[in-house]
Amino acid sequence: MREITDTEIAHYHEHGAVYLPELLDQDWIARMDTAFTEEMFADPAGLNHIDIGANASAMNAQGMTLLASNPDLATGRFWVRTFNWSRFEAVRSLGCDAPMPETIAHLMGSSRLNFYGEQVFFKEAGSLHRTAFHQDAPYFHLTGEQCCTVWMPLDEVDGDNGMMGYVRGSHRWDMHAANVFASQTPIPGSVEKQLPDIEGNEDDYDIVYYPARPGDAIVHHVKTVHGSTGNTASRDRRALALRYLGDDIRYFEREGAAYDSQKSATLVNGDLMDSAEFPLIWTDSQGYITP
Ligand SMILES: O=C(O)CCC(=O)C(=O)O
Repeated sequence: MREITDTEIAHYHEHGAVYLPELLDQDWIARMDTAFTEEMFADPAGLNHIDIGANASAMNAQGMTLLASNPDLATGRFWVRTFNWSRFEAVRSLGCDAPMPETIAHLMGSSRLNFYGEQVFFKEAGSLHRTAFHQDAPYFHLTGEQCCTVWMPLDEVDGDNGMMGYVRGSHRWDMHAANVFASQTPIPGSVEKQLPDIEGNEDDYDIVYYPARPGDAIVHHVKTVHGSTGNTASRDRRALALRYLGDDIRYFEREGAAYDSQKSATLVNGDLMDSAEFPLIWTDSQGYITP
């Protein structure tokens, strides 16, 4: 894995997202490619698995407007899976062993780092659904600014098969409601206001889309508004998102937040995140700590 530059770090803090071309070397690319096979996708045991495409169709049948213009024609699945790292050694190793954690701590300006787990986003060829623009913060049970996602494509990505887009500077926006991903409709129980209709008015926002290849990464801040295009191509799009927490993050059980997978069995509001679920994996005084 290569080092990141001061210019890239400054870009992250100014814009809330930074594209890091060729971050991973061929060895890491091969290990991730092997981890995320059809066999893994076929076996949901122990994983928090959400079938966004099927959920969207069910909600559409009840009258909810979707972002895909013709979801009935979808020929592929759109899944998200959380906490693969406890079962897949390659995922744990990329997320928790040197050099990724120290690199990300350096990027965020943090003296310690907790691993906040990861998710795999599988947009199969023809899955059509956009990922609605959203911030991650309203899905997470925490407060603070030093939380980021390292999003990495495992297949080549462009505008036709799930390219990620980021609203520059939106990490300084207020927090908005979490949505159901295939629609801008807020998740039931949300207390924050809905994001504006960004998909319908893209020219009004400073959005940057990044075509990307295996080995590249895009790091975004927990409040940066981001989303991805649908997959209208004949190529699958697999992506792995690693999440990390720095010095200023504290546990906070958020009313209306959807992801129980981001809740801890032991932490109470105001705690540092150190726990079995979100292990401390690196500090500048101790170095790496094996979870
Ligand atoms: O891969 C996608 O379409 C969405 C990813 C995402 O929202 C995230 O990693 O936070």
